[in-house]
Amino acid sequence: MPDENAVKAALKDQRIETPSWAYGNSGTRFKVFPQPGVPRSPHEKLEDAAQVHAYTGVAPSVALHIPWDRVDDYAALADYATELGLRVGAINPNVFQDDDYMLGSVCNPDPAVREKAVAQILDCVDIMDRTDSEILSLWFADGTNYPGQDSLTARQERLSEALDTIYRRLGEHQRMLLEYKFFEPAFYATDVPDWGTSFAHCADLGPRAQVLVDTGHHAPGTNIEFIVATLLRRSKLGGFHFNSRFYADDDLMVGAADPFQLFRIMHEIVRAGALEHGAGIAFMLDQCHNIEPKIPAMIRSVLNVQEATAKALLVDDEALTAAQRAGDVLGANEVLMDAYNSDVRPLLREARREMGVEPDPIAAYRASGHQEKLAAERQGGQQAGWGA
Ligand code: AOS
Ligand code: ZN
Ligand code: ZN
Ligand code: ZN
Repeated sequence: MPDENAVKAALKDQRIETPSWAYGNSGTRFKVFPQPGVPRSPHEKLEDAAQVHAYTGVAPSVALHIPWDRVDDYAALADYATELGLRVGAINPNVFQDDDYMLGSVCNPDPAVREKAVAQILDCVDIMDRTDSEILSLWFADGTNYPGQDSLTARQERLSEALDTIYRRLGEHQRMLLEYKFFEPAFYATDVPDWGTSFAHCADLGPRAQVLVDTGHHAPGTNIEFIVATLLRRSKLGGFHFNSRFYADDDLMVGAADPFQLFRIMHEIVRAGALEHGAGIAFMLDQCHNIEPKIPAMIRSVLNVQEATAKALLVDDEALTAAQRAGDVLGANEVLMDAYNSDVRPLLREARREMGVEPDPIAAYRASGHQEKLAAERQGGQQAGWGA
């Protein structure tokens, strides 16, 4: 059986990054419902992220989205993060909200538009230099809506050329993660639709290009843990955008729709020894809280990742390996399910106490009155973008 102290140590050591855009107002294409107390600036988004970190102790970094989080002085923003006990995490260039990008960004048939998109991404690498960020997180809305609209092959060539330019600009301690998504906003053909396409581009580029797995970006029924295991084997898993989905890219709280899937993913991570920081897997959240209050939703999401991780850490690896080697189908499945069915909440409460944070972060946040204070103090909160 796994040693309880080792399990707690691994849980205390895990880090989960929250996204700046989750703190802003968001919605669907039908309606954005503004919430009271929402941040009015990137600084206030950091303040909200600092709350999540204060209550969980494991969320010390924040991903930024440029230009949604545009400021004049990024070094000063990073300093402010430090003051709050945080740091700036992944930088996400936004190359999908400009009229010029109607037919795509780096895959656009017009070379001038491609150049503009690449320049915008290179600016983001400059920002990374100023904020000490190690991850450039790339998601392209590029694709086509109709057969024949553009050459699928030519678009791959353009993508490859752009990625190459960006890759060559990265500093030694920086890497780029290429996110895939099977559809939306393009409906016929997306230029990076799946892990295979992302993997192929990353393999061409080199070791500092890796695949980003957003759990919401797969067709229903896709075995995501298989993708995770495959990428891990080849050192091509860069990290996650965690969220959960019932239908499409719902961006609901991770672990809400399918906690078992999250456990199965974390099981592959733990088994590969990839939970340790040295393995370089970035555990990031990519969510939008359209109808629920955002800070407690982020806290809940962090706890959900921790619970799945704790269960994965509780898998009796020796017993599992023995059952697998013996071809004991039922026995192996039972070992896995035993871990999944354990109640890890007492263990996590204990780990939190030992870390000096609230054992029940949600209740503590609720009791703090912070949400009411924000609602009274902040008027006219910012929109995050669209339902990212
Ligand atoms: C879009 O569907 C992708 O998940 C992106 O990672 C992200 O949600 C977008 O960049 C908005 O933040
Ligand atoms: Zn994402
Ligand atoms: Zn998405
Ligand atoms: Zn998403």
